[in-house]
Amino acid sequence: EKQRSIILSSSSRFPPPPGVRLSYGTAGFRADSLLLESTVFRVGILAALRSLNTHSVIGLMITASHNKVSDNGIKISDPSGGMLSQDWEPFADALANAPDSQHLAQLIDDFVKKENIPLEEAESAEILLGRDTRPSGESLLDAAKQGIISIVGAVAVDMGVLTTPQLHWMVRARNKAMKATELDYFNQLSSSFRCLIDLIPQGSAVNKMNDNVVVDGANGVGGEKLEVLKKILNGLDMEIRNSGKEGVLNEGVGADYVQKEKVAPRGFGPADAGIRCASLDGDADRLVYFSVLSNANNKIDLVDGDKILSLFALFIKEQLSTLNKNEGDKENKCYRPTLGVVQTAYANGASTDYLKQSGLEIMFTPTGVKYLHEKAAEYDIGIYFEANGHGTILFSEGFLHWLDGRNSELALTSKGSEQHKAAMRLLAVSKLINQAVGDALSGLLLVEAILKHMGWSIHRWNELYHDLPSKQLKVKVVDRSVIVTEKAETVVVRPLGIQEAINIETAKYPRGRCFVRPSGTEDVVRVYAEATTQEAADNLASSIARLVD
Ligand code: 16G
Ligand code: ZN
Repeated sequence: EKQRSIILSSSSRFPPPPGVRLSYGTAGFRADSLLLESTVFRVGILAALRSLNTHSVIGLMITASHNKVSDNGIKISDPSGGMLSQDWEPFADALANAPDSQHLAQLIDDFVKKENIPLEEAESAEILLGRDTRPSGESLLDAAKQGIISIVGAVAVDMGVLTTPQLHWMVRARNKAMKATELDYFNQLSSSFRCLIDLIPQGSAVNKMNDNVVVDGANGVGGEKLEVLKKILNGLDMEIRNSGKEGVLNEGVGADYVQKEKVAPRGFGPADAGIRCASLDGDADRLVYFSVLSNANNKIDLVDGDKILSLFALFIKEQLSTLNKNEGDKENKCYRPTLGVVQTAYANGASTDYLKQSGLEIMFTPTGVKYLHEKAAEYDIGIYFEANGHGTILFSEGFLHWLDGRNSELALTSKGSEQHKAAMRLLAVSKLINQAVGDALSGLLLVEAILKHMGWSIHRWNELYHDLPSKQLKVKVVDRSVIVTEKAETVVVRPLGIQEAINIETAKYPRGRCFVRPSGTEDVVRVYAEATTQEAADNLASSIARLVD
């Protein structure tokens, strides 16, 4: 019919590059930007179908995050603002790899029938498009639009250059019928931040600490947006470097570089020793802190995602216990929300020990936001972070509803009491932190607010616990899929025998811990090792790398 012939003709303008196979991994499709036009076009089609299927607004983000500037990628935001539902990933793979227009049209036809997608309602399909600052973004955006409108009636809305979390936030807000423009996003962040600052207890050591934060914007969209946010923000002294005007995106800058290399990014040096510094990644969904050491070649103290998680968890726990103080006898007022933290095997063992000692419940999932997010959503308050700096805090609807009510009640009965303040702080956190995905901008503001609340310097924060020395290696293999893991990637179940060998080797090291897993984004197997000294961690990692090679 008509729809089929439109897909046939439009897709023939976007032929797939021969011999390239892509898969919708943890980060969507990602490749050299020159290879991506047909894929992005096809993901446009998929997004329109997803929108029809869910009767909701869907997001399409064009970014390759921390990867090099010549790469690009495309990722879908589901109606909730989260990642694309995993049961659609095989369809995404099939679409991207269909050899020609005929196969493509057939695939779509079959899928529409199988999923009962109401093509006749296509005017209700709406897709929000965002892209980062990569030069290839504009032409890929056009390919995405062409894909979307080849489902006749579907509407593509270009939201311009955005951070990944901004687009996810907008999609979530739209589907909740809330205000969803970029200005709404900035206003929500700045007002909830201001609220937390206004609630800082008198006498906090605020004035004694160095109040200035210096942020590395990775020469990407995050730095740009932070400049905008800074203008409407009240109560934060912030300097932004690498905001994209001079340097190259992600080149010697950004959260991934800082976390992996453990050195200061470009534009930072010994003169910054002792100052609180932060680094965003190329699409601003990761955040790490660091402080430059005074003596040696750009070495830093890294304050990674695990420590951000620890700071958030401490603060939330403190507010919850204040809120529930003296309420033991009035059961109906004392809602005990479930609080859980979610980590991956990459979390430093010292962080896990610390969180356990602090009485927190900890769960582990495989690497990848979709797994962490899903697990965190099982709690009233679920906090998740990857060591690389991606994470957020999720609040259940039920808890927020209760908290809202409790807050109004306290405003009447004991306005200004410690309990009332705790309730207001928790509400402010739920508005400041991005409930859709990890967001470096909102994460940064929450870290800054909590440090001011505690009266802590970055040094005091970093002293919460001491990271165990660790080492990461990657091993190029012919086929990384032969390695199969279980138990949140901590145990290799195939090939047989490998795990036993890893156990024997690891047992030789005090506090040794080691795991291997196939990467979800690169054609390699990754090795992680941890031990009490750097030398031991290095040795353990290399001997395990030899086992998988
Ligand atoms: C992707 C994931 C990130 C994960 C990384 C691991 C999302 C949005 N991003 O960037 O969470 O840490 O992959 O990469 O899920 P790897 O599998 O190559 O080690
Ligand atoms: Zn990113």
